[in-house]
Amino acid sequence: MSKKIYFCGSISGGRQDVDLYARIISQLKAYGPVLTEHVGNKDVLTLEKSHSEKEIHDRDIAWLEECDAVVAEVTQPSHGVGYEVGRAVAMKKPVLLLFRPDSGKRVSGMMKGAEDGSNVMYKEYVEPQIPEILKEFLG
Ligand code: 6IA
Repeated sequence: MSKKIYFCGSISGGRQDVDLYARIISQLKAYGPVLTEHVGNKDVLTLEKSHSEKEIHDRDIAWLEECDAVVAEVTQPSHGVGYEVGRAVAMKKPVLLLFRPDSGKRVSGMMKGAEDGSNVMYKEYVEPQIPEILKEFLG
């Protein structure tokens, strides 16, 4: 069954993982439309520049309401991603949190600690594991 997927990744928090986001998004598309494909686009700031912050926020929250599942790459800390994850958890959406320990970063306790054995799944991973993790979460 096709699922509408909301992908979260850092924008203002830092774009160093944008190529990885694009690779994750391309795998997610096998499961259904990705509402936030622009998060994996290097030119997102140019693409979105005609929208105000309020328009972006309200559109993204509407997509979050509409989606069937949320996948967040949380390695690069981002206020927007943390906010989206919090809203998605409150909406009781299925949420997958992805963190790369080999980044040398420390994950927020609020991401790791959000795992609840039902709606929220937290995974520490290296990139070759993505297909099996997505299959477990979305398949
Ligand atoms: O705080 P961050 O910018 O790192 O938050 C990134 C997350 O918030 C992503 O998962 C997006 O879904 C959402 N987001 C943040 N900014 C934008 C944006 N334009 N366009 C679309 N989604 C966004 C940023 C332009 C802004 C500087 C006016």
